[in-house]
Amino acid sequence: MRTSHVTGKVAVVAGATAGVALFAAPAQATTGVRADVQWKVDQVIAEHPGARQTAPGTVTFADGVVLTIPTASTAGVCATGAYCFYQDTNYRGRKLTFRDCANNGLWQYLTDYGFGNKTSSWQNFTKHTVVVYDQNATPPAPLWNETPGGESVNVGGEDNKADGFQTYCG
Ligand SMILES: [Ca+2]
Repeated sequence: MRTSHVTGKVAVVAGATAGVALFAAPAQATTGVRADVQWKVDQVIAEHPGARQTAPGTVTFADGVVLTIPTASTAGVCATGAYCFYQDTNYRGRKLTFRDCANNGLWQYLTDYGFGNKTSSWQNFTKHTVVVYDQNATPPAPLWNETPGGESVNVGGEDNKADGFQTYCG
């Protein structure tokens, strides 16, 4: 599967970087981390036609959805007027930022952004309601509802299952 393949490659390179760091001077450590983030940015762009880098560690997809890849394991913050999915608990790791909705529920897919089965925490700083699904189930299984202004530091038993969602304008 494409998503697993991407994750595998990232893991391999992260391991290789860590190995190199053991023999590198301390002054080069920051450069190594930044280079690793840039490598991940380049990978995402290579695999998503129309995606472009819009800031350090930031990819904007053709449809305006924004992926943020942090240099360190610090907590992210979702912008007001946006709703975000995080790779790790406590709003850490990669962050995917959305804004769109539809009155009858707009379907969007995390798998389109290399983010299937990854979400561990979320923030919804919009007036919209987001219903998140596990598309691997038949029929798709609802996992959680993101109420307007809501957030979760840890989706618990639904960890790494989300891959699609429907956003109802509020
Ligand atoms: Ca995760």
